Amino acid sequence: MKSHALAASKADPMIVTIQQHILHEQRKHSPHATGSFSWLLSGITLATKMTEARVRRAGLLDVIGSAGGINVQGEVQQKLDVYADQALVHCLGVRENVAIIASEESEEAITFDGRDGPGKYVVVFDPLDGSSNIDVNVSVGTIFSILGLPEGAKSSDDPSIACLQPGIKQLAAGYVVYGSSTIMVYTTGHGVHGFTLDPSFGAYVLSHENIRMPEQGNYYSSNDAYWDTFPKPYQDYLSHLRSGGMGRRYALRYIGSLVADFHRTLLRGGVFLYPPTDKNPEGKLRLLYEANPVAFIAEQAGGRACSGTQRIMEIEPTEIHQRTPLIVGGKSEMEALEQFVTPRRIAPSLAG
Ligand code: P6P
Repeated sequence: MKSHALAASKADPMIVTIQQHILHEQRKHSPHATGSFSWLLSGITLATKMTEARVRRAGLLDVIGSAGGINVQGEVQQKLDVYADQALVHCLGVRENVAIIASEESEEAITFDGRDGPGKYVVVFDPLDGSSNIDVNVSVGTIFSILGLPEGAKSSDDPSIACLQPGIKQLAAGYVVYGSSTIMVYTTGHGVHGFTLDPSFGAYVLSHENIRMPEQGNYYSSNDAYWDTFPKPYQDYLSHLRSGGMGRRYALRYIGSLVADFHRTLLRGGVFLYPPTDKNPEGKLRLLYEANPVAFIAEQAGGRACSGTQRIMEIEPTEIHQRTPLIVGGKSEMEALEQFVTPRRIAPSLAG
């Protein structure tokens, strides 16, 4: 049988790009798909490649652009998160199937006028999460969540309303970690897959197919500096992890970039938690474009994600930048959490 031009030879394993993968997944799960979704996702992958190129040169940009803020290319020096935001707004803005976007960088949701026909999708994102870490070369990332435009939505409506959907309505979610390598991880509800950017030819190539979160890991990830302001049930839970209560001693890993801390949790297992604190009694992380996409990916990989009082993906949003506590991890760690952190103990009023 004539081998396929791309057929993997022993020495040269088949290269599957993220575009090929998305189209294959669409044909497998939605035979009548028009390719509209993969066109949208290509806008996100392009914007993250633009961002990646800047993140890789961050220190140089600072040096080059420090004289009055104009760099050698004649560009006005931009903060990287502003650049990342503008890259996503531009690349999604030219996708006619995108109706509304909401960004961590913009107070209001954005609609795209003057199109022939309404868009079908709503995209919410954090263009560069953890950007304060860039100056010290710590991994940062982009996080996104894709929703459908609600039935009956009118262009005259407040665009924020279309964004206010619970996480169970997500059509897709993903993140990019700009780390020792650049990896994009995404789900459309049919498993979780990772693609590493090959800088030699600028494509995201399948490197982690069907990622599964280990049932139990060895790490907990939390900012221990806030220990004394965590509600006691969280302190008891962390003491349980630290004292060998889970049958093994846990080590602490905390990078301070959600995408990096979650990516390690996804691959190695364990638990990441950002509980309520005195400074952020509602939690620090954003529901729509941090907790929801992370929760979708975690659940698709066999893990779980909750706010301490409910499943993250069942929270009904009331405003686009609302915050939530986030605990996300493997099956064992999340089952153990329920012994300590329950609605009755965390929010007695909620428990009725
Ligand atoms: P803290 C980064 O600023 C961020 O939004 C997340 O990426 C990260 O998980 C969290 O805040 C870190 O917060 O209070 O520990 O510095």
